[in-house]
Amino acid sequence: MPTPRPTYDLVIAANRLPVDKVVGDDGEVEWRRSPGGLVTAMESVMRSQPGAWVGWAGDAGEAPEPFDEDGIHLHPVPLSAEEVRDYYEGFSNDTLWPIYHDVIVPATFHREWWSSYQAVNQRFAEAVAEVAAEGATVWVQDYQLQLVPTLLRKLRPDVRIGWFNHIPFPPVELFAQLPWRAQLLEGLLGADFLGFQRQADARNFVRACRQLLGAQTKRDRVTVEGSRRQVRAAAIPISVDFQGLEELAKRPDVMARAREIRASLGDPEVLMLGVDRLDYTKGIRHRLKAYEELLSERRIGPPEVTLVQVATPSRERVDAYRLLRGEIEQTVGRINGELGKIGAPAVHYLHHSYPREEMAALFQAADVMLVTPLRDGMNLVAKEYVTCRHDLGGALVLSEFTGAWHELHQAFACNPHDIEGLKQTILRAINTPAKDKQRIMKALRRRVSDHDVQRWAARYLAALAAAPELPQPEPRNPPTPHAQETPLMPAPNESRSASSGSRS
Ligand code: GDG
Repeated sequence: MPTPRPTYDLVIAANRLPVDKVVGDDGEVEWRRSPGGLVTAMESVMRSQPGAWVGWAGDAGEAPEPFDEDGIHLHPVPLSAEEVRDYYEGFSNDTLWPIYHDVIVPATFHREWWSSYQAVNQRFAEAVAEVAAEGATVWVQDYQLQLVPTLLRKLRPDVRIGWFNHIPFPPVELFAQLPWRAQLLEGLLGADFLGFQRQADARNFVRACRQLLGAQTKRDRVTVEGSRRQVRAAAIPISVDFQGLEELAKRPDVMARAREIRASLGDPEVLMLGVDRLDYTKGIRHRLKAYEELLSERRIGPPEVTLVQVATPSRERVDAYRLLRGEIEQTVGRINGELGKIGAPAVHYLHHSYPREEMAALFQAADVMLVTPLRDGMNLVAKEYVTCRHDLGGALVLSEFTGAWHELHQAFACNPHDIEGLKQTILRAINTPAKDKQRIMKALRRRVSDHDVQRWAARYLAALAAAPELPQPEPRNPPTPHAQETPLMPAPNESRSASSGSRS
């Protein structure tokens, strides 16, 4: 008789497994832990209870057999090359991503992409159902897996299901563009608890349920299954591993590297830094425009002031990303051609990914950190920068359109669409006296150290555990199930009757 597969009390489902495949010179395959914050947060949680992680291993085709790595059971989900194209690059990154980020670029809709998204979500739900123990807690991550909660509930009504959205949840006016809007909401409503980065995101979700599904809502709750179950949607903002990252930034070799970076740039008076995935949401174009104008107006200039822009390669097979790369590289070329000097370029542009140590050194080397997204769920770079500034040096310019801004109010706030305002903010970040900047940095660091990623995970799991027990008794006159889609924006009195008091 085959031995039954082990099952786990805590299961994470995310598009990617928390490991990267490394093939050695001898062809030997090794898995290396990817350094993201989510992994660190889960390590702290999984220390007390053994857990499993369900996700794609990163290569199209057959998936490797499940394996254990550093105390976590990894359960790979296979994706074919067509699914990588349709579910991942297509529906996730070219349909949902633009809609969820204010349609900065137009979204693309293809029915085949949607079919692929459904099929992959079903596969994830089945994989989770296989590894989850009786009554387990399942934590689904992000916009790629929005159908998993309901699909999983059908397979395993005994498990407790949470979902966390790492990106914004759009206002109903934008979300309503999606031809599959009702199915996506219904997919999520299979969860017991839905976590968002900002309160506004949670409110957008509740409002979408009310207006697009005709669901009953009250404050942060949506009633489903004819009043039998309530789903709570609330903000629990993600963070960074403050202690781990600060320790790294305090290492003598990392601090020496920070000095070396400055020296290799000619020890400028002001070193400005941008670190982003090369994504149109990050506001890199707006940042470069403000910087270029400051240079052409001779308010700042190399070699005294210089900018290092790290643009990590991202989604290179999606058209909008290819176009963006061309545009950014052309702009950097123009700025350097027109405004740089021999031995002192105005922009040091790096289209690479770096080890964590190098990132920590760059953060320490930078006098002004430019975080200027047009829309960003959180933006961990902002939190990582202040974590690394144990010397209380540096200044953070932070867009109001990031989730981070809602926690880091003391930063030099900017609206990246307002180029004139952005220029003024950059100059203020440069010219504010060091003593004031230290005071600001101290406050920012306090916020991040008090609200680190371990606390985020603990808060999330506590909220999930506290979600209302199910099922509640059947009401005598159950209202019509929400599956029927109601038109967008019902007349005001209709909308009032559909909701019970919740306003956003
Ligand atoms: C999504 C949401 C939300 C970047 N380049 C390198 C590198 N990075 C690291 C950064 C940071 C992470 O990648 C990027 O995180 P962000 O939060 O800035 O942005 P997204 O990738 O868009 O993440 C976002 C996040 O999910 C978490 O919920 O905050 O809003 O869009 O940690 O440091 N790390 C290394 N080398 C690089 O070259 N080692």
